[in-house]
Amino acid sequence: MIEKREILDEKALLVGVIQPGLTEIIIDEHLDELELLAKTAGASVVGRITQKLSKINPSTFIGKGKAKQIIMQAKELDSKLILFDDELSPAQIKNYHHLSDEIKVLDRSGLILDIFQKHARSKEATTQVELAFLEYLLPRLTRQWTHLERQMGGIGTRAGMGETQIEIDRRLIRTRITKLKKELVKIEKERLTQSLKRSSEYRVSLVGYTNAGKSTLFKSLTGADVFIQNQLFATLDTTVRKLNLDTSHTLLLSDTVGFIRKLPHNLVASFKSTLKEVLEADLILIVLDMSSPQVIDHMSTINKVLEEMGANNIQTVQVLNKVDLISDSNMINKIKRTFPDAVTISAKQHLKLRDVKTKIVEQMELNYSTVEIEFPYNNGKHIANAQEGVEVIERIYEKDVVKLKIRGNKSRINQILTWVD
Ligand SMILES: Nc1nc2c(ncn2[C@@H]2O[C@H](COP(=O)(O)OP(=O)(O)OP(=O)(O)O)[C@@H](O)[C@H]2O)c(=O)[nH]1
Ligand SMILES: [Mg+2]
Repeated sequence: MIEKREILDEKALLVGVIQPGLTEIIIDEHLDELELLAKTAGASVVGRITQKLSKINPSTFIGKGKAKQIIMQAKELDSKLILFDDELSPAQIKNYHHLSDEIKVLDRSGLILDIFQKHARSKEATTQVELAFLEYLLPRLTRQWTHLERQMGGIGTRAGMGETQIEIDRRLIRTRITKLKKELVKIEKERLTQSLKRSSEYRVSLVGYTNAGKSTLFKSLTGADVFIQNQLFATLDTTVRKLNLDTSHTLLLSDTVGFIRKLPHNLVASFKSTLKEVLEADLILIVLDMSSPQVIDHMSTINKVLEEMGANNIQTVQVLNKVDLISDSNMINKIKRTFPDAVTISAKQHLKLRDVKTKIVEQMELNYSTVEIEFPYNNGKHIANAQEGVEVIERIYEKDVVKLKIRGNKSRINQILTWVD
């Protein structure tokens, strides 16, 4: 892994831009979230700066005079880190380095990537994060980033004479990106075998904004001891557990990485294998933190990311979580009216979990069918397979054939029907 230049106990100054159509209040809420991201990364926020802008300055995003002023202010506050809520182009970041090479300028994507790097534990997550980070870094390389050769352990070929250090570094990064992509293809293949094994089971995925309580709900429903933390992006891997709702409704439940506004595109792309479970789900439970003033915004971010992943055709059920944090019943009713089909729960206090289960069963039923089939005794393989991943309601042994009445999800039943003459 190359040098990360990560955020460590740093003082940060936040910058938000009020573009046409946005208000000071909205930007303030976005900066609240940016502050939470900064804290999760290990920085402490020493100030916030906002600017109303009708036009983006291509070289420094905000006006050049304002840019210089912000750098001065950062220096006065003894801050070496400026965090923009908006995405800066590679050229804009470089221009800030030209204005002051003592001060590090990161945008929201860079900050999110920093957190992902810190939280990644499994081989899969570290590989995916490194790929996303290098793709982000490649166009943003400045002289501050040179001499990667040492950190990258001599990967790639040595540069010929006359090449600049940045060119060498770019080449090293490209070689590493190719290698990481190959590793991810291998990881994905392993996942494919696992998911084929599970193709007959009904699968439910928990999806939602980061910190909404997905892992808490996962734990409350399955009893699995997953990592729960009041911080952003606590979960970066996918965990799957079997859940028996009652004797005839068994499913696989998965908990996975959360979403956020302006999640970097290359992060979504490189987390493809982790998010596979969501793509293959029969049902997505969208977990929302109803105590957040941005709950509607969260919902639209989730829809956007699901669309970007190609998962927008999957059936969903909305779950309004953290109801215990709202004491005003008028407020609760107001939010419920905004999400009329949602179930309202507290995953932490185990309130109304039954309603979630009932909703899942309803959805499963829509997806189930019951058929009667028969196989001759000499077709032992299919007799056995046809009873897997389904509920056997009746089994009658006749003279020449075995008659089965089975019930299961439609895709499994259709698969079994292809074995019948
Ligand atoms: N009061 C209250 N807190 C909750 C509830 N559900 C979760 N929390 C808290 O919210 C925080 C985040 O919970 P997690 O389950 O880690 O959230 P997550 O959606 O898995 O978050 P990421 O993995 O970071 O995306 C933790 O501090 C939980 O204790 C709830 O119903 N009520
Ligand atoms: Mg989690």
